[in-house]
Amino acid sequence: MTIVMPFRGTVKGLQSVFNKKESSGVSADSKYKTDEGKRSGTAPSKPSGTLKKNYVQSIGGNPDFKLSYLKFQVPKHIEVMHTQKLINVCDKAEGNSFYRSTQMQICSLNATISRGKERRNSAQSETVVPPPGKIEFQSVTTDSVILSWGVPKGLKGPKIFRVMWSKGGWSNARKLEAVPSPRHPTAKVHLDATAVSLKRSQGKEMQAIRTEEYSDLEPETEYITNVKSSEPNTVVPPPGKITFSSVDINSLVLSWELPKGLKGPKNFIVKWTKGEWIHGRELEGYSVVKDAHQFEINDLELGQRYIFSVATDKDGNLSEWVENFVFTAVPAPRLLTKTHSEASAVTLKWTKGENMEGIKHQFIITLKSPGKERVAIQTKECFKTISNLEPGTEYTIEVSTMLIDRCSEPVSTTILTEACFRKVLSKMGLEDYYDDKLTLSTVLEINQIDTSESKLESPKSYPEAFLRKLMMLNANARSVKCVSKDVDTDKQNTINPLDLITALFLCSDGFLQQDMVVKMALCQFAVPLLMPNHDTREITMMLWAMREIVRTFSPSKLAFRNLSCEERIVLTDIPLLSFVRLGRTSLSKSQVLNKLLSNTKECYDIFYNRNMEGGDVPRKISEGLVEMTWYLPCGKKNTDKFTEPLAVANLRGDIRDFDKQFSFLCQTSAAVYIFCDESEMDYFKDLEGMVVEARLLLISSIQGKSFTLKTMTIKPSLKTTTVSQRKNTESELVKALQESVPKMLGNCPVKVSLANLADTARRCDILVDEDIDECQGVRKNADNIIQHIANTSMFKEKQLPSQGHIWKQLSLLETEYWRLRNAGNENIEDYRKSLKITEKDLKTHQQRLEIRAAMLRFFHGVASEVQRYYFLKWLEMDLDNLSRNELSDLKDRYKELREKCPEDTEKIAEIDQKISARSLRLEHFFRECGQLFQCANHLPEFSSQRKTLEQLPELCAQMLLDGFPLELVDGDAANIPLKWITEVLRELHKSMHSKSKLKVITIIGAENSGKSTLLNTMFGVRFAVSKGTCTRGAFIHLINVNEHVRRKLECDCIMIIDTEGLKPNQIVQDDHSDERDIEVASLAVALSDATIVSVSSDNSKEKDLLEMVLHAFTRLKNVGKKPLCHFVDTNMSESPAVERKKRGKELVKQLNEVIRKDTRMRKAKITKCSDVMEFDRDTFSWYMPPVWNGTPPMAPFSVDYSETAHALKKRLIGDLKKCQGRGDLMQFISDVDRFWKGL
Ligand SMILES: Nc1nc2c(ncn2[C@@H]2O[C@H](COP(=O)(O)OP(=O)(O)O)[C@@H](O)[C@H]2O)c(=O)[nH]1
Ligand SMILES: [Mg+2]
Repeated sequence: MTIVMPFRGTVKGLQSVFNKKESSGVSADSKYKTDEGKRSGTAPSKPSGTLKKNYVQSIGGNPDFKLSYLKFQVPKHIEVMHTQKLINVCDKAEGNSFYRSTQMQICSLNATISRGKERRNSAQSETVVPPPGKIEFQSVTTDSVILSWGVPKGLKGPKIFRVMWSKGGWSNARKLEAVPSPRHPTAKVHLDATAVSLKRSQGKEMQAIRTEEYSDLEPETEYITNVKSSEPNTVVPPPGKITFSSVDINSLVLSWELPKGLKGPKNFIVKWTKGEWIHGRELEGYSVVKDAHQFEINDLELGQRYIFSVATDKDGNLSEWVENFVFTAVPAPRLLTKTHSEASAVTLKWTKGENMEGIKHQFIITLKSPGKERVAIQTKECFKTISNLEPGTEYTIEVSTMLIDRCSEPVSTTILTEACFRKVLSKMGLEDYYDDKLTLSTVLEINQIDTSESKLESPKSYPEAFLRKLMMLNANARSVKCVSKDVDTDKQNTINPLDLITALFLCSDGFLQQDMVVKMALCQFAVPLLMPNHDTREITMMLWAMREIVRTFSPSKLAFRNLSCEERIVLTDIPLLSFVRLGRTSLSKSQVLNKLLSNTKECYDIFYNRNMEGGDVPRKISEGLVEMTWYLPCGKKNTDKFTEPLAVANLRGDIRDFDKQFSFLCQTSAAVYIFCDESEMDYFKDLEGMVVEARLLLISSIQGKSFTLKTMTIKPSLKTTTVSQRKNTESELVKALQESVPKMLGNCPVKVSLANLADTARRCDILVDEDIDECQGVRKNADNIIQHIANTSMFKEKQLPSQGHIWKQLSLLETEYWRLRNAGNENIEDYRKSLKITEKDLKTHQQRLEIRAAMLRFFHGVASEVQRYYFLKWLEMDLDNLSRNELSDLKDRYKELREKCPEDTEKIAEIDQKISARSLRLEHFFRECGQLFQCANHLPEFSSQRKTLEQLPELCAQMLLDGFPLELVDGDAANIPLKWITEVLRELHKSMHSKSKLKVITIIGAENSGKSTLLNTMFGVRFAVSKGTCTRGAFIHLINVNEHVRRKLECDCIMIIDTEGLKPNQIVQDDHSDERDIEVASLAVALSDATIVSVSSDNSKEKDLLEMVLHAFTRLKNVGKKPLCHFVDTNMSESPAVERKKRGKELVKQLNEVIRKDTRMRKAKITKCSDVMEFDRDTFSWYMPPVWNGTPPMAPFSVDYSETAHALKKRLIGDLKKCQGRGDLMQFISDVDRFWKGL
């Protein structure tokens, strides 16, 4: 039988032609072209030449032929029916070729097998000796091959095999015959051997022989022939180790070491396949590399195992194959982001890796948290919600693409699950206040902290510590920390101050929020603009909370005239600059902002940042918070960094996580500065649909190392333009930003007031705090009143007539009745009778006055308990806005006069009078209430108006309890509406369930010496502080004493009385109004348990002032006790302690001097100051440091001032503890009555 193999030129295969009758020895010609095997896709090269003769095994009687061949050392078989004359040896893979060397081996080996003994008798099937089974090559080295073959089927008894091999062709064939073996025998035969030894694999050395025949082989034993080559040089050395580089998803470079000791030109044959050299599997590729030892392969499949073999081809002789495998890369997923996260779950999304379309794959997500086992989850989708996470824990999440057995490199992200909101609150001891909000009056209560030294022992004490400090305007308030030496408890106890602030805002009512915001602004802390609630997942714009901020500043248009303006900041049109970040940045955005906004080199921490104490603690409930602050110029060129006011917003957290906030800022800001890394730029591609009104600026960094400022447009396509050179340091960046801001804002920046941004917030699905019914419902009522005010003095005359003229007249008569200043020589009884008659007429006249529309509206506004305070606040703010416009010029003139020509008292008094006439504040409405109430008993008994009026004292009492001040002495009439005050205090006594033992602290002293400021700082209260004019009359605030310290202090509440300033050298007035200040001071002193006297040592009128002070102390006889006294000096900067003592001694001396010279006092047998006041010689004199730490408005409130005020407060409370009280409110009422009448 002969096989003819005409090569038909198909690259896919060879055709074999069978000739059944012929048989012959095998000869294979090597006419194949060998250098064209490289796969080249669609146009594979075609080997040329013809395989003339070939041989195939034939087994007579067996209907099948089996054609076996090796292709690239992979044995292949083709089964052929005996009738078949032609067979196509076909390789499926396009472009594969057969090569000479391969082909030759196929033929020769198969030929050997088929040279069974019975070959010649192949026609007689019965006598045919079955051939051995398949030959397998078990090991091929440079100089040997182990081959084995199957036992011939159905052949019993001993047999001998003959192995023949040949180099090149069959011309110099060698043979080896072995003793029969029932099992697969193995022989290792040197392909070029001249000497062959056969060794038993168990170690027994066989005799070295030069024969190829072995006769004493043992059955079931593997034999290895050890072959020594006599012609070693004729073997082609193989290449060295194969290595891979640049392994990508579809390409790689492989290289191999050059074969040792081979000189001259040589080729390498590289072949590869996917997976394994599995029998039957086609080759992926084949290539001949000429004289190079590196080869790049493209178009591979991603994520596959590729096995590569390289052999040296030296002049047509092939070396042994060297093999190695590699996996092509699997594309990693892209754009992994967190779309949603809560306490115990997080949702992630990503996109498929490159070229993954149409490839079956999954994703594997691994989660790792500190101290926990790694968890892996599989998914087919490009998103996943992972639940059952630990709240408040940092997880590192990796996502990889997964093919059947291969994974890509992971992409990773770190997320912090939200802390269990309530848990965080409860850690701070605030959980109860989440539903039942904290109120201002609770916060202002006097408690243990005021009475004893207490240390912060746990985070539960943080909120109180913070609030206490904040209420005292201590700019260090945010640095609250436990005192514990234990590092572990320290860690547990740490809370990021932003979390603390967020928690407090979420647990406070609208009024405490307002108060906190005002005080935070005074401390130059950023205040919350958008407040996230991680419990309800709502975001709230804190417009109401910010409404009370009023700031004075000097924009360029006023600065050159040396003027300033006072503005309610939420109503002022100021351009907004927002600062946000994408991803994590190594740079602290807040720190950069602080530097940008601080006027001084020593930057002030407006925004809390990670470099501050507790700032590095992970934020749990404040992610997504947008804080806000303002840059306000003072009008001084060498101080101001920006000449126009700026509003600055700062988003805490990644914009990817807080798109609502980001979207709001993009719609409302003049410019949005985005801190991000170059690598994250892809994110902006997704933002095409977003509404962006702001100019977008990138502060892009390369791995946080250098920063470049770029402008960016998103529509119609993402485009960035570099606007500044690369900045390498933070301070360079700050400088670049400082230059960029005015440029960004240009000539007409987008300026919108915060109040007008509320609509945008609503559109962005952000709540607005003041949208609640109780707040909006009464806004109309307040508006209704305001609308009717065209002119404040006219309004007062028309709408609030009871307190006007008549009340002033009545007051004059009343005080004259008690004080008999103008009685002259007249009989007192008659004189008083005549006064009474006039008074009666006036009263009748007053009683006949109708309640005016404005007051009816006012009553309507305060009627509902729920809405009352919202109404009052709206009205208070609206009135303030009104009078700001009306009074600002007058106030400026007043201030100027007082500073430049204080001796022009007449002029000052005139302006003061004007200011007073035009002022319209909440207290005017309450004054009217008082007057109407005093006349109420003249209304029909069951009339609704009378009923309304009779409810007013109770309402006012409640207001006092809730932290509103009450006017005690009407400064305009210089009188106390005794009936009204008595009733209010009586109601207060009732509200306190008759537990109203009180102690009284008052302040008297020079006008405009910061008395109200000091009281506000000490007690957190809100006495009016004005830039020019000062308080008239006297106001009271009531401060509750916490149950736990009531016994210690022997009182249930503390009353604070703020008084009008003493004005020495006033022009004597006919109506004795010049005496009002001293009367008020005397009353206050008489009522007080402790008195603060505010003096200024550098005041030229100090002596006069001290005289007035002493008169205030001595005017009332039979008061019964001497108040404790502290003198406070507000105008001096810090002085050392020695100085203080000296000042104290000096003061005593001065006071005694005044007494010595005063005849009235001598008459009253007062010889020294200790006769009228109690004081500690060493400690009664205090110095208040300057209020502002720098130049307002950018200066924060001075910590020194706050701390000095705190020390004074502690001291006062300590004093109160020691002093014997005056009894309860009922006693106080009678004292007020007695003292006021007895002045
Ligand atoms: N420089 C300086 N200004 C102060 C000080 N205390 C208060 N002021 C300011 O002086 C003005 C009047 O303060 P105020 O407390 O109303 O004084 P009062 O009339 O004595 O009650 C306000 O604008 C305060 O901000 C102080 O210690 N130093
Ligand atoms: Mg005052």
